[in-house]
Amino acid sequence: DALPAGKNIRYNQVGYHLNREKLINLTSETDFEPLPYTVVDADGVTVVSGMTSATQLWNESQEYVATIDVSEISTEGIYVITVDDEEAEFRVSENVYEALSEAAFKYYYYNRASTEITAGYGGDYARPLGLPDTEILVHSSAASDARPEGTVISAPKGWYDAGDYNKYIVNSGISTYTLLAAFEHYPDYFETKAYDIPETSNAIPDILDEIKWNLDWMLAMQDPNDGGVYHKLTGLNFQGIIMPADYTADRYVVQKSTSAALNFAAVTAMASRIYANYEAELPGYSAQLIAASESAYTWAQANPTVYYDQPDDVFTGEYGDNNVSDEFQWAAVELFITTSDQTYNNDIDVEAIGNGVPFWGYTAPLALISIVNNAEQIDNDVDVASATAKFLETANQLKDKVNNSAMRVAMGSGDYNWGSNGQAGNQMMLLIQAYQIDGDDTFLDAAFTASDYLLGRNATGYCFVSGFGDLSMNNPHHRISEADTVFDAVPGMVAGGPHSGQQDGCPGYPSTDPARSYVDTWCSYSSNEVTINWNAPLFYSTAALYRIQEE
Ligand code: G3I
Ligand code: 9MR
Repeated sequence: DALPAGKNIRYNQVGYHLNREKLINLTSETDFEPLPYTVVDADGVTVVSGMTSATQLWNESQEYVATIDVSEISTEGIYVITVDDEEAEFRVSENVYEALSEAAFKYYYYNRASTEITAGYGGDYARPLGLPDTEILVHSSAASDARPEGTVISAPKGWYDAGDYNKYIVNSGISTYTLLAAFEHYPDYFETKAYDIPETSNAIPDILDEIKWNLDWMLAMQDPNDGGVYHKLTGLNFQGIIMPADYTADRYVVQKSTSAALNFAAVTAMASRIYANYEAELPGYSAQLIAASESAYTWAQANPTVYYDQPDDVFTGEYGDNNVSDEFQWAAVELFITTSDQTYNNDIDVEAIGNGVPFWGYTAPLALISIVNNAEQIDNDVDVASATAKFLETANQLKDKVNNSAMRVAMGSGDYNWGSNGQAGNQMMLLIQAYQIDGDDTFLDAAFTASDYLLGRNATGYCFVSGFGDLSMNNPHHRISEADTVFDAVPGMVAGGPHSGQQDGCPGYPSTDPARSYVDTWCSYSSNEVTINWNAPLFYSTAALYRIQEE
């Protein structure tokens, strides 16, 4: 063995696109000199060979990284790369991400509350109805004169947030937004795109059927007496490893919060303009959504600092956020785009909207995205040019990281927090949108290259999406996958991802270096849970890249 111990080939395990950059990395904890590599096709014929690049230290993994560029491969097929005595098999194809995007979408169906998953649509993952959520108690923290503590309300449907069975408005907000944005940005594709869900034969696009499952729940989280929105619907504590049908604990709506009201207002306003085109199929739905949005926004204006404060008897996810200036801007932007009502325009201050990469607690970039994608509608009133410049500033930073970092990925210092793979997904999404807005191919090139990260060209060797890749995440902190009798996890789910927090205290982490601090076990809720907000940008990005590649 001429190689020092511990060298790894890191590659996109789902595949490389025929006409795009194809990077493979060799990583090692110890530095090494350039090494010869060879790539052979299925017939054993050498198609590319050369020397690996000089190494660079990858700070986030503390590994030395060499790059191998096999972009010149110009024929579809299965290839094997050999670097000394290490080898890996990879695929090159015209279109690589269609099945992946479909699976990422199907996760929402599998995470639906209040329904049976039938064998027809769920196959081995069929399961009986659980959590109807038609008898939900008003928690003391949410009590009002009209709805005192213990009042029973009905709030069925929605998606389970994650590996747990609770439903949180804040995190539903960004997740639903991202799916709606996919439709708003690629209407031609999604209007006709069929997904394998029960509503597929009705008259509205399948993506909007799935989104409506969650919107219907969100609408039920608003108190019609004052427009306030409950922060979450939850048991008092997390359940054990059980299927939905075995969940028997009481569930509550907990505390109205400003962040919930604004997330709700933004998403329902956006949804209203999209579902307005389906008035014949869903009479009154668009009007119901905008009315709900306006009353939630009014509530938030009257209650601008009601931050979520976890009651002493509640132990489930917090999604707490003590800075809602970004949510205020986001809601005002969505309301103005949909209604053209100047009252909302008066609340928009583009100068005050930050850029960067969004996550559930930071939604300013969602406001920028909506401004730039609805520019014609609001051009006379809103400073679209500034919003576009801010948006592109972030995209340029991401592109620079992809082009100049040791590992040629968009992930850098500051990106490795709980849910780092959601960050990676959102980075891809921003790069794709920058290409769509600006027409600059270099953003698209960076998006394709960055897309390798979640699929194996990372520091762990895992393809982070269940059911895909040669070494795929298969033991997520996802109660359904853990409690059912199927060996394979529900497919199409992206793991939360590496970061050095290790809050779960689980055994088996290979390292505390941020990019390597990941373990594929049920135990690891801080690196290996799955959520609706992390899957959403994976879905958006893989569907968009598929769509763009097909054009
Ligand atoms: O934003 C700060 C950042 O400024 C700081 O530098 C960094 C250093 O640790 O922390 C960042 O905050 C982190 C925050 O996520 C945002 O990334 C916190 O440390 C981290 O503890 C927090 O984790 C959240 C986790 O719940 C624990 O509260 C995740 O974002 C959030 O996705 C996760 O959500 C859970 C739900 O509560 C329950 N359902 C499952 C879901 C996923 O695990
Ligand atoms: O299972 C819970 C997971 O869905 C949450 O994201 C996570 C963080 O809030 O908490 C998990 O529950 C753990 C609890 O917080 C502590 N005891 C172990 C639980 C996991 O089995």
